[in-house]
Amino acid sequence: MTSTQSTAPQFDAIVIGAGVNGLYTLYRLRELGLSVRTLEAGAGVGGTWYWNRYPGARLDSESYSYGYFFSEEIQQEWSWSEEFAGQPELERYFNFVADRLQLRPDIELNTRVASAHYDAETASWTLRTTDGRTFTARFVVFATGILSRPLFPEITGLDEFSGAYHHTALWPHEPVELAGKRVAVIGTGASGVQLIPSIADQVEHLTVFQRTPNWCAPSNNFHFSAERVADLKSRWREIRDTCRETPGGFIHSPRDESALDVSADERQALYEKLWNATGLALSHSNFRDLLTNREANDTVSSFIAEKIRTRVHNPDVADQLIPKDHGFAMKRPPLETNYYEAYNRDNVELISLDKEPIVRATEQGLETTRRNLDFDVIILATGFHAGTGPMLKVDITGEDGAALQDYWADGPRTLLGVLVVGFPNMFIVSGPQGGTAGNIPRFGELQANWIVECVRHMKERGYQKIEATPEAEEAWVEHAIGTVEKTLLSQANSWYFGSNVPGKKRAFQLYAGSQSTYRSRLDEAGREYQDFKFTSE
Ligand code: N01
Repeated sequence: MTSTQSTAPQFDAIVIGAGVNGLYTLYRLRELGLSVRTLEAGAGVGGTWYWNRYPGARLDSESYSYGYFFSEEIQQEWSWSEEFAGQPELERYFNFVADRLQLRPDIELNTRVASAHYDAETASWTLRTTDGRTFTARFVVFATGILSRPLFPEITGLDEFSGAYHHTALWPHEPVELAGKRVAVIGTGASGVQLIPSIADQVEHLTVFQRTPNWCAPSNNFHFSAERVADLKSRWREIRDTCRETPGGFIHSPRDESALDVSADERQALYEKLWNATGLALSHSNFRDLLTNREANDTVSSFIAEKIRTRVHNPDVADQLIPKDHGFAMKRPPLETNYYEAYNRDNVELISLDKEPIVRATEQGLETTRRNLDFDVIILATGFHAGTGPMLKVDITGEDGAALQDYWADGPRTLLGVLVVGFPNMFIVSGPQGGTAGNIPRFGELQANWIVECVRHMKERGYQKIEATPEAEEAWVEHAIGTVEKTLLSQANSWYFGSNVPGKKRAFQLYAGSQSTYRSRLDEAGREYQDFKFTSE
């Protein structure tokens, strides 16, 4: 690759993405005295919570465990209104934080990065945007997340459909009129499960196309009283410390005992309790072997199957909603509010795609192998090209012009989820192999802190370039894969492995080790920096 500049780069660092982790990274790098620019594709901040504005979009971790923990002021000035905040409240939160920390002057909105090329001569990065602008920086930090590249189903003729179609992750800003309309929803993952009950009572008719049923857990969301808000504010340090100690960074942690060590009555009592608790309790406060022993997992899966049969009146529909190919939490379980009850409505129909596949879209709607169905609106709740997807949408080349696309062809390869061999000075926060199976802000915070300390280390010593060593990267890849191999997650087809993307090679996209293991690995790597090569000018 030829040198693209002869002068010093414009910025010390460019952060790509103004979502939960991008905003924090910008704040911390700026604190270090660096000149930083954040480039954000959206017209506003908030990342996931800017884009996913579909009806019903909300958190699945408790609001007060998701917000920023680094600032007492933010903790005290912001008041959550619900156990699981909805998208509008989260978008307001990130706008509040951007203002409170005066981040906006350093954020360039409506700026989508198309390419990022490392220039070996200057040890810096040149970024080009889709509208033809160029930015240069010593460091680039990809804070593009793991669930930001929407996946569209391959349905012939969709563009000929005369109604409107929307992907949940690209939901329009202007209101989408659904009242009195005939609506199709394709996909029953977390997005579909939130959307379906939110619109079922507004639309004239709702047809849900399901490829694979999911095990869902009740969110048991509730609005906060003034007393609860005050109590949460007074206990925020205690909540922060709890989230620091749990394996996934949530407020929930697993029990010490096996599901098979207790009587059937004791198990049933615990499952009832967790079923009535909030959020991820059913998956994350369950027996320790929920995700390591299929027999243990079967006990909770059978419990949920019974709940579905109780809640869904039509036994045939209930049966279609009960997963047969995987056990509970072997995929990320959607949290639901009245999801199963939606199928008791006369205006809601469930179509299982294995029995009745979609053949094509028509001008009026969708043609299945059995019939033509007319719709006004088609909603694609079909998920994401997750993990490596967002970064691979950008044309990234490193040392010697090697493409990340090629380097990651068989799956992600990183060191600690923060650096990649052959791509010097390119950091990642909240990307593949970096703790993203847990509570995303909690792991993102660890990564951003690590990156900032690493840059400080370089600054103090006059280093211009950091590279991960191949041996250390290989060891991390093995470790990251090892964290999932011994779990039941590896027996399911999910976006965790890229199984939802046609042609994507099956490879674990995340890191399934505990937060404490991850933190100690980061700490260890940052102590002597023995796994990295630094170069001065
Ligand atoms: O995506 P998904 P999602 N034809 O991939 C189906 C987070 N999240 O957006 O299961 C027909 O889970 C696909 O079928 P199958 C959370 O981490 C969090 O719902 O692949 N159907 C599936 O039913 C979550 O896990 C919240 O067989 C097709 C659905 O579409 C992650 O994002 C809310 C299809 C996609 O489900 C992804 O969730 C929402 C096709 N061609 C999301 N392609 C919170 O609560 C795909 N499907 C915070």
